[in-house]
Amino acid sequence: MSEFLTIGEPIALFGSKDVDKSLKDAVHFQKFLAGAEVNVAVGVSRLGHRAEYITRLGKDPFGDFIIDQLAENHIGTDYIDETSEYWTAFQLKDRVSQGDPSIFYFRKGSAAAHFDKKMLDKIDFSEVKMAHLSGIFPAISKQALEAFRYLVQLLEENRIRTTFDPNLRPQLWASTEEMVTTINQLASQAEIILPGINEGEILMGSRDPEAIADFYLANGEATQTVIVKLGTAGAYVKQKDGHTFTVPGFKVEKVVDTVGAGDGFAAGLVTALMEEKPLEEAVLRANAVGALAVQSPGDNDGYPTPEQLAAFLKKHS
Ligand code: KDG
Repeated sequence: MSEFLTIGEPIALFGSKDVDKSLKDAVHFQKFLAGAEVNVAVGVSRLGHRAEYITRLGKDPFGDFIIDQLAENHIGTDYIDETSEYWTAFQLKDRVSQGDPSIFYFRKGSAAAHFDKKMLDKIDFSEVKMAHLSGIFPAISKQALEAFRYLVQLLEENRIRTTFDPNLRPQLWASTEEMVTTINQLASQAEIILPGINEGEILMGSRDPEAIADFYLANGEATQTVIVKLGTAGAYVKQKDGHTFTVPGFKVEKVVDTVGAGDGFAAGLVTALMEEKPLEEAVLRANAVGALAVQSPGDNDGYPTPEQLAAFLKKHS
């Protein structure tokens, strides 16, 4: 039985090892487990909590690879089914010496996009403390959006605390307008919202962290806390009672790959909250996991164990 739940589309990621070569020209690739929500499950599990991941996989080599990776990371698979009808998604990512890499997906019509919401009726919520949701899964198909809404209803009925990361992926939506309206509606049902500052600008039209937080605090009754991710500057927090604070980010010597930092942030945050740490400490841990994440090539291979996290925090205190 798990303390933590998430739903998403897992992806076999081929990360280029050829720095500053386009995906067309790169020839050396390394295979990793990816997908925003599964990244969070990896981070949560690595920090010592029982995580369960909900999805649908194809019966194909990528699906088998993902099952192995979940087992290696001690992530529960009770709510995963497999189908021979559709494929598991995969993606290519280039390696850049500066900035964010580019990503090319092969995911349309995937097995996860055909997720059957009946699976959600099997969930045992009795020991679940928190669930993490992101704006990616509801973007991959109408069926996934419907399942997502049903899961939100079940989480509400079972009074499970939820975090929501907008994780904007414009290429998955029919239009920017549809993306903004749907994401803001889904965000209104979460207790804790984790927008990045660039996402805030797209979703509500401002780069001011306080304005972004005020927008989401007024957007939904359920929302108690907004944590705006500021990249290397850390995170700005505002709570419903008006309490605000900023937790500065950590200096990173060498950035290898920025993808997965936001998911690491969420994993750091939810594990600390499940351990009933104060919010300030939870956000500090979130920043630390995000900083560790950018120092390795895969999305989640840099996420720490409790010992690695303690060593990092000691070194940077
Ligand atoms: O947050 C990391 C994700 O971007 C990556 O793993 C792939 O889930 C993914 C997506 O849809 O972008």
